[in-house]
Amino acid sequence: MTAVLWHIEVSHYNEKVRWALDHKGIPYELRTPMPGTHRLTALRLTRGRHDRLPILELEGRRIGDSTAIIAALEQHRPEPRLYPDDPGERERALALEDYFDEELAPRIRSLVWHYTLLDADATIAAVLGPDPGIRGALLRRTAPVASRMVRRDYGADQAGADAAEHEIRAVMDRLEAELGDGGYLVGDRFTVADLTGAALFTPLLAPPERPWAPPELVEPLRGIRSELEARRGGRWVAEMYARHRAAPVAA
Ligand SMILES: N[C@@H](CCC(=O)N[C@@H](CS)C(=O)NCC(=O)O)C(=O)O
Repeated sequence: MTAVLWHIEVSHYNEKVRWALDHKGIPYELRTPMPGTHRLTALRLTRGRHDRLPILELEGRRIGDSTAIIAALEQHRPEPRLYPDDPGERERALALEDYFDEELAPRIRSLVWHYTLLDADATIAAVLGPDPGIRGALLRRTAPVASRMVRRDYGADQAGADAAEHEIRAVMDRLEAELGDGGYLVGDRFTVADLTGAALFTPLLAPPERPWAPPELVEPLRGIRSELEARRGGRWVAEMYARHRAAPVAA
């Protein structure tokens, strides 16, 4: 039975799961609900257990939350491993995964959405890509209401964006401090910690291997991206993508 991933193209939590599936060479089909229906779709698929995407259908189960999905993938297809074998290292990798999930991802989201939502064209391109078609026309009509909902949901206002900018730099400081001599966060090979850190810095950072990154960023996001890309941690995100972001296997 082919796995099915219900996802949001631009979303970094969704990118985290796509990357894990691709890294393990697991074929999957993608389902992309219309913006505005994500939460209802998640609720319907999981009978009220989850209201966010990604949701993965795997061997008759519907799994929500990127961390739980990667845990299930580790059992389903152990190799190549994303969890370290050593128990101490595994604990550290999972703690870093959690840190990036909780401290980085929501900040990237409030920062990027706050400035992107000020520009209708940039918003449509971020959500639907450069060729939005009929979905773009629909989104433009619902934009004022949708944008208010997204702002409320993600804390995407000026105060949220200012705080997020500060926090994102602090996460980059910690990431750089945690990096070992071999260029990985835990031990000397690629683990769930590296995958999560690199995936969740997107789409603010946008290595070319990252599918569905917005075609371009509005200011001041472009300036923040340049500043972060020039740092050791920014170069590390690009390196993780270049070395480890495998392409999907056809379902
Ligand atoms: N903790 C969850 C967070 C997932 C999440 O927040 N997904 C967001 C997109 S980034 C979502 O589904 N938003 C609903 C919407 O856009 O309406 C995970 O790790 O999977």
